[in-house]
Amino acid sequence: MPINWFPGHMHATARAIKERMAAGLDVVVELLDARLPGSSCNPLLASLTAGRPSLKVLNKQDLADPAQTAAWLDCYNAQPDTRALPLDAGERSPARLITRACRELAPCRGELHKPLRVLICGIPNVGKSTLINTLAGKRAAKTGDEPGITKTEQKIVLEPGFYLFDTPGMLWPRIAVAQSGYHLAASGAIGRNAFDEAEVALELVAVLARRYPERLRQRYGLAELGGPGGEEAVLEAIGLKRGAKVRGGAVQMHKAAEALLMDFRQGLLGRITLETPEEMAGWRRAAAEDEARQAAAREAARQADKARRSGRRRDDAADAGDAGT
Ligand SMILES: Nc1nc2c(ncn2[C@@H]2O[C@H](COP(=O)(O)OP(=O)(O)OP(=O)(O)O)[C@@H](O)[C@H]2O)c(=O)[nH]1
Ligand SMILES: [Mg+2]
Repeated sequence: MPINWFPGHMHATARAIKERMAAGLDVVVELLDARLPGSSCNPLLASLTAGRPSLKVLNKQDLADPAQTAAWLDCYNAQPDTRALPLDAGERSPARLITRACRELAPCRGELHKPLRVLICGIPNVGKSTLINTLAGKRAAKTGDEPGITKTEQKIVLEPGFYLFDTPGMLWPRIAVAQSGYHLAASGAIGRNAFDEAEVALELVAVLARRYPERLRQRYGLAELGGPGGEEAVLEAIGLKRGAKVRGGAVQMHKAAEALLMDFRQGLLGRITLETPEEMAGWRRAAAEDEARQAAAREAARQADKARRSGRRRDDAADAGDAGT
């Protein structure tokens, strides 16, 4: 499922981040969703903020599988110039770890005449504004349970000499890894009208049946999860349990999908992480190979077209020569 959700305010955010980089920025805090720590890492943000110390915060860890959170923290902490921390943005004391880490990443800043300037960024709905409010100890930024709540950049003076910049959630123009598109949509990072809920729910069933089958069985009282390709039957059974039937008994698949996605987003299926570092590396490799193949095919078609056109020009010139003799 190709997802391309890059509305106007995301273009404006990319421009604002470029300007902020030019004006001076000391630390980039990228909030990742701990349920999808690879898919929620934005390659566009990485290129816009290249060269600045980066702190990756695995937020919503209260909803994620603790063993997987530990594996992803190891993976990010092994990257150069990168620190990673787990967080539940609403909790006061762990959030303080972030201010401490920022000070450590930019030890020469943090005074009135040399303020520490921290960019808080990440995909939509990941908890950026919630974290800022927790750090500020007041409702400094607007929050809400849907993507696209913050619309423009906002500066928050945490204390004299420590500035935070809240930014609107940003994705990237073309999400090449198909699984990432599904995981982002399942998490609630993508606008409702930009994807097909049933398709995303079927993919979520497949991931849950593979990684957390007991949770699916328990939550919906299912005896059988079926074999490969049996996701539709499982989603239908979920719909039956959740009253997604129309008169006559047929299950409305979009209602079943909505129910499953809502349960997942609210953590009612337990603590779940959709992807491992190894899986993500494999998907990225496959997407890059696919892209290279497509680029080679495009280039071959361009060359063939060029050869055809120059052949036609030669024929025309020969015809013109014959007519002249
Ligand atoms: N369970 C859980 N929910 C969280 C956490 N952090 C934020 N939320 C919820 O996630 C939703 C989005 O939070 P926001 O702070 O508005 O997210 P944002 O990243 O600023 O979103 P945009 O401005 O739309 O990009 C809200 O319903 C928050 O209550 C967390 O650590 N755990
Ligand atoms: Mg926000």
